[in-house]
Amino acid sequence: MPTYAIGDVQGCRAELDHLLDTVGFAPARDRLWLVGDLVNRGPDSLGTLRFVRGLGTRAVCVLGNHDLHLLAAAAGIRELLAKDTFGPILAAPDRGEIVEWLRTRPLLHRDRNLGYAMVHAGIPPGWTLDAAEARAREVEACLAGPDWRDLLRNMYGNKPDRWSDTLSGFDRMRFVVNAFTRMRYVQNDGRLDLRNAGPPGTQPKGLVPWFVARRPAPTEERVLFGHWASLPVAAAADPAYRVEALDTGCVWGRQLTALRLDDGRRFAVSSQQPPASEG
Ligand SMILES: [Mn+2]
Repeated sequence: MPTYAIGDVQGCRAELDHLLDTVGFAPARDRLWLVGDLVNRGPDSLGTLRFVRGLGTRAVCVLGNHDLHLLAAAAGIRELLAKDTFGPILAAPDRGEIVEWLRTRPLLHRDRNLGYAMVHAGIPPGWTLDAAEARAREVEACLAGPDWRDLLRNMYGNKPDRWSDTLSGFDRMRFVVNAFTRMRYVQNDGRLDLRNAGPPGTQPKGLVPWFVARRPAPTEERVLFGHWASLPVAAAADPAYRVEALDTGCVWGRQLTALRLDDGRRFAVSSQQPPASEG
């Protein structure tokens, strides 16, 4: 029963099909993990969501920033931007079911037997996986509950950028959401940087990738993440980091990647999207 973890699909449904064909994915037997950002920028966000939702419990998907943006648009809290491509979801007859499904997805998934955890962007320095899981569950409970629109209304913003156990309410949840779905770099003092998106080497002084700043316990699961299309896979490959970077920029004309968790083998297919500037 192989489990495949897939990088950011962002509406690249054809490439997802091709990748699953390439690895010989058998829905009756195998499992899929997806690092989030199923939607937006690419050509078929609706088809991607319908396919993954249709897999039921055979697929696990954590929420990414674009998935949360779709939820905010569906709730009438955010307007679609010109570059947003998930309009067809909002007009779909199954929009209601899709939104209910999406808002009940986790921010963090763990499987101790497989030895992997998964988040969209990363785990902030100083958080054990146990602490990260507890904080994810707080936000997931709110998003799945009756006040989910209030959470989305209060989700946007870059502050607070420093974690404290005493944070509460929407400030606390905003930090947790930003860390799990938007973070790439952190400051030397552990504060989140949510502005710089380039590859390591291009960032301002004092910023380090979150997985370099974090000191994972060697007994913890390895962390799968996406979100950082400009990050070379090799930049996160030091075994001491205990991470696997899976966003290989499919929607930007590069590749869609799968990692078979059972043996660590990587697979990739070429994008059918035109090369594009990222954003
Ligand atoms: Mn993302």
